[in-house]
Amino acid sequence: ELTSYPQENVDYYQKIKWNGWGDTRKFIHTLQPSGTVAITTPTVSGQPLPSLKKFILTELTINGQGQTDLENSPSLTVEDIKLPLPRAAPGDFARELRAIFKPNQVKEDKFARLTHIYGKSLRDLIRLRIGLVENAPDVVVLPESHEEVEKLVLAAHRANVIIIPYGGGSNIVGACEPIDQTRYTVSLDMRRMNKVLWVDRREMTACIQVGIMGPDLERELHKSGVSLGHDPDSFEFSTLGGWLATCSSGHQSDKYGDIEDMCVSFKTCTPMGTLELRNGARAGAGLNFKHVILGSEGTLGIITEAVMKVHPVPQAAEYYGFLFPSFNHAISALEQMRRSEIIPTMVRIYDPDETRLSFASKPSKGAVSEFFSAAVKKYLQYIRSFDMTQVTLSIIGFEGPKKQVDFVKKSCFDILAKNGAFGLGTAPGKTWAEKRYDLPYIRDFLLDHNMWVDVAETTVSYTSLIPLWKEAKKAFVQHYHAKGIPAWICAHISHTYSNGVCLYFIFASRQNDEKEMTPYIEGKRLMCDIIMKHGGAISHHHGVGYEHAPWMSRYVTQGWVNVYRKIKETIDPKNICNPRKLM
Ligand code: FAD
Ligand code: PL3
Repeated sequence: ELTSYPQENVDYYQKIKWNGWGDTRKFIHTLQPSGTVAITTPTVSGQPLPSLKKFILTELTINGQGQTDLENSPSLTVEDIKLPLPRAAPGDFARELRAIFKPNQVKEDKFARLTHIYGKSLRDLIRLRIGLVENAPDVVVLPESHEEVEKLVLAAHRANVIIIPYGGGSNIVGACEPIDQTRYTVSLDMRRMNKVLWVDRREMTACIQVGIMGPDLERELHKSGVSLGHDPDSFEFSTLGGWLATCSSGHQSDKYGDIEDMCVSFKTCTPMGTLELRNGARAGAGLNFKHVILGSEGTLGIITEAVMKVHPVPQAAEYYGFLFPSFNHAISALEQMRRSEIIPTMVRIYDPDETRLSFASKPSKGAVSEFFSAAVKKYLQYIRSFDMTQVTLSIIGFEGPKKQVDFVKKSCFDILAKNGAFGLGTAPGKTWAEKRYDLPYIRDFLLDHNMWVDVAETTVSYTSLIPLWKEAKKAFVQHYHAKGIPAWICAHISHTYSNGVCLYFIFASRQNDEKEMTPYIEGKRLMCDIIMKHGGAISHHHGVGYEHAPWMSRYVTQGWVNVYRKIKETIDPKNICNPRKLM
């Protein structure tokens, strides 16, 4: 069941949490008077998560010493927040806006401005919760067609007005934030451009307005029996345009590719006019200009429509859970699958710390299920001689025509068995599929209780994977413990390639003073430096914004930074498109 909003004429920014993650109606974790944490959804009221609080209190310690209970640290309300006064629109710009757009497409009220300042990074949420707002867009504009965007960009270029495209605002790298304090700034909220314009079932392509959100996109495509198959953790609250502009990656990228593999062509409105690409399977005709715009994070123009490859809605989709004796065993199985060209649709491998988090954040399944879990634990410990501190959970998925799924599955299971995997059947896979968007809501819960959690992810070679994993985990904890601050870190592998994987870290600590972000910033810097040291990408899929910009000259080298700057000067000579991002 895909989430969607039945209400018409209500814009998305009015329906998602202004100072947290996701839908205001969903997944609010609350601490109950009894001491358990409960999760509330539109259909489930207060389902208990019996182990989460205990897990946090046990794990977030220094040598076992920590707090005995959670503290409260509530957020400010919208009314408490003061926004900077709007700047006056220069020259003829206000008149031009009125000529291009209907009144309900132009918003200047406090809530519209407030909800278009930041994305969803930890830094963004903390700043909103404490009212730290130094800049804001002056106006939010909601276009409905390519032609409107085209006219707006040209008018902005003439008037030297900044335009920041805003998709779902789900980026966690500061990609949508207005930084330039001096110029009039438009936040261009793309979410009313949400139509699938056509589906070509012969070529298996679809032309789509890029402001469409994940669930709406898949629902529309399913009507024609096809799917895009791009399913990031932020699927419910991010847009096709944001995915293209940040080089996003979804859960099933091992089979369907990352967003750049799915993309055929698109239209981009730039200050030098609209740039288009031809549709086609491929071309060996010079540079592939698709890659100039993909990942450009709105700094070169606004993507309005894209032609994407689609595939039939899979006949079979099967997800299984496995327990391995260690992270190394699971990685070895993954490498053997890759070398044998056995490629499941998804291979997620949780390290032992994240395996424990995964079990601790599940609702209780009742006494019978608990009894079987305990029996499995005993079997693994005493019959299979697993060291239970090293147990590694993996979720492996197979999608496609049934015969193909059966073939890949069988070959994969043989390799898993040879590497000591214990099969848990489809139940963990089903739970994963149902709950796959829930974990980020725990971040809001931690912020409400004086803690913080953030993430860092990279693409790393098979050779550097274990050295990076070990060093990052050790260095992160040591850094905080040396200052007397508790810290916790875990990791998982979420996307796999023939020459490397995406390694994704989650790390948490206590926030003793909500206004003081230095300890967090030090941790983030430490993680990025270690990733660079091991030859990893500064990001596999979260993008750059301004958070990762300081590492870009080390990552791509200064030569390419200079090339990018020349392209930017040519396409956008007044630097009106999302300035001071990327590099
Ligand atoms: P926004 O955040 O609105 O914008 C991102 C950047 O793209 C900005 O620079 C913006 O100016 C630009 N942009 C937006 N639309 C356009 C356009 N039409 N034309 C030009 N530029 C544009 N990412 C993944 O890839 N995989 C994941 O699994 C994943 N999981 C996440 C989970 C959570 C809880 C969160 C908070 C984030 C996650 N992300 C993930 C990061 C984020 O969702 C992606 O970067 C996503 O692609 C951003 O899409 P968006 O529509 O929200 O874009
Ligand atoms: C982008 O991909 C995701 C951005 C937010 C992710 C937050 C993940 C929250 C995980 C919950 C961690 C629990 C920490 C427990 C501490 C002992």
